[in-house]
Order: sequence, then C-alpha cells, then structure tokens
Amino acid sequence: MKKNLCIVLILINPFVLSGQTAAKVNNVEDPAKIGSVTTGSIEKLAGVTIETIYKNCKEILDNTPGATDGVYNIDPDGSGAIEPFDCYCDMTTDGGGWTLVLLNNAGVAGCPRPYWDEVVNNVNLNGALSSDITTFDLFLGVSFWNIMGNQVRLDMGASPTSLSHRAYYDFSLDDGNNYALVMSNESVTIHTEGTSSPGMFTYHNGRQLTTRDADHDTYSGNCSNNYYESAWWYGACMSGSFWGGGLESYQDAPYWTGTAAEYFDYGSIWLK
Ligand SMILES: [Ca+2]
Ligand SMILES: [Ca+2]
Repeated sequence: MKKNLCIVLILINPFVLSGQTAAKVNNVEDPAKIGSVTTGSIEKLAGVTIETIYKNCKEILDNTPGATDGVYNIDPDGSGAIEPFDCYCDMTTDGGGWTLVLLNNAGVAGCPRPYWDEVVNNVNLNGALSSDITTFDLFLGVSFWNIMGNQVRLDMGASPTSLSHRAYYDFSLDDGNNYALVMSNESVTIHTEGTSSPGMFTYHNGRQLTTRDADHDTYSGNCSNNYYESAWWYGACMSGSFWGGGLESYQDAPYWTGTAAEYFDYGSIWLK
C-alpha cells in the first residue's frame, strides 16, 4: 500500500507543476495582452487620467487636428520645473498653430507693466485671459518666446476681424543679449492705410528689451518710465510700440509706427 501511494504522488506532482508552468509561459508569450490588462487595471484602480500637455499651440494642433481657437494649457519645458500655464491659440489663421505672446486692446485701459523678472518669467496679464481676445492685454514671459516658434505674425487694426496691417518675419529673441529682437525676411500681407512696415521692424529690430527697472535702451533715462512703465524694445525711445504711450502724453493704444499717428484699437503678436 505504501508503495502505491508513493507512485500516485509522484504522478500527480509533475502534472500540477507542468500545468502551472504552461500557463505562465502562455501569458509571457502574449505581452500585448499583459500590457493592456495591466495598464487598464492601474488606470482604473488609481483613477489616473493620462493627459499630454504640449509645449505650444503648433504642437497642440499637430496632435489634435481640428482644434479650434481658444485658451489651452501648455508646458514649454515639458517635464522641467516650469509649471504648465494657459495661453491663447489661433488654430485657424494661415494654417493655425499660432501662440499669442503679446496683445494690447485700447478698450482695456493701460497694459501690463512688468518688472524685469516678471517680463522674463511670468504670464503678464492686464485683465483676465479668456477666449475673447478683446477683453485683456498680455505680455507672455520672453523666456518662452523662442519655444513658441520661429515665425512671428504682427496684427493691428480696429479689431481682430478688421485689420489694417498684417506682417510676417523670421523671428527669435537673443536671450544672451537682453532678449534683443532678431527679425528678418519681411512679408506684408495686409496694408490698407499708412505705413506698410511696422516700427517694430524698421526701428526696434536689434534692440534690447527694457523694463521699468532694467534700462537697456539708448536714451539717457529709462524709456519705460516715459511710456506708462511698459516693457518694450526701446531705442530713444520708440517708433511703433504695441503698448503705445499709456494714459498721459500718448495714446493708450498699440502703435504700428511712429509716436503721433498710426495707432489702433487692437494689436497682437503671434509665434509659430
Ligand atoms: Ca490696453
Ligand atoms: Ca537708457
């Protein structure tokens, strides 16, 4: 009897071991199945929503065909230390993918008046960011501009849908030279009145950025202090600042060129 039991145990054990081994091998040989089951389970258990945050409006549109104009969350440095923030994207004009980096509406009194550290690093707003770009002013931190694109579009006119001027350039900011403007290869596509080339190109190109507390202009004083503390690429001082003059000697409106004329109710700068 003892001998028979031994034989039975020996026969059963190899059968069980063989069965377990076979099942394990089958799962490992089907990695797609394991992957989908495991990932799905983790998502369901942890309640995690996997969401990709893109670095600019162009990247959003490339990955989301049919995206519409409006406010989107972007993260210029990806997994770096900079927190994602909201910006406005034009997804329809000239192929779309344009990130709004500077906006001034005369109907929104004044403008952002950032100090140097703010003009470099912050999303500087006058009013609240919204899907209606006639209700706020914006100066996006210049440390992000090169990440938004290397082509600039300048718009100016009575409103976003009634432009007097539109021009395009190859564009960058020289971050080793106080964010000096580097613009070339002009293309003017809308010019219904006044001067075709904007002062931003004819006078301010190549100049460094000046703020109320950081004087990099060629004037004896600080030009920002003369123009409502606005940050701009001043010389001595300006011919066509999108911030205009503020609330005193000059119009509180975006200027296409000059300091006396060619100012409008709406002016915006976009990068792609
Ligand atoms: Ca304004
Ligand atoms: Ca100066």
